[in-house]
Amino acid sequence: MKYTFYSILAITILLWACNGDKSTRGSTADTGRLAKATSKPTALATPNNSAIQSMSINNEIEITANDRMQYSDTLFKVRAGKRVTVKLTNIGKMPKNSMGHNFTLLKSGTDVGEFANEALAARDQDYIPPAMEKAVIAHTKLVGPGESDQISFTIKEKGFYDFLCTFPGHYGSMRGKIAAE
Ligand SMILES: [Cu+2]
Repeated sequence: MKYTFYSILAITILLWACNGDKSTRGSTADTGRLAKATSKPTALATPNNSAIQSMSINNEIEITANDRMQYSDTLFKVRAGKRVTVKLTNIGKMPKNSMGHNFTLLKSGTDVGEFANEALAARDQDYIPPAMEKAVIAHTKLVGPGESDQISFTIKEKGFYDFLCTFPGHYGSMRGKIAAE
């Protein structure tokens, strides 16, 4: 009886350990798939794919951000290899130190959650974490109520790119994707 109990315990632990291993491998595979998809965008299947296909390409992006931690749009399609401009306007009324917004575009393969986490401690750098600065393609300034900022950049490689607002607590609702074709 005792023997059986320990056997079950051992099997449970083994299964648990295998599961943990599996999930680790799973996330590695995801990263691999993402990296591969960047070079071959047609192979990428995302939930937004059909939405993206019906969108027209526009390299002049205008986006607003409000006091409810929302961007006006979360999906854009641009032409790769051509200059893109992004104009971000904060249409809210709350003060910048409690409801500031930015638009931060990340290189493919960057862990958005990790970036947002690192950003928490980067208040003096307008929430662009110095340790992960290399993962940034471009970012606007942190804009307060009624302010706007415009940036321009070129996305060389076709693929999908994440953008987010790095102000603490905003990335959960303030994030989106640019599809470069
Ligand atoms: Cu924000």
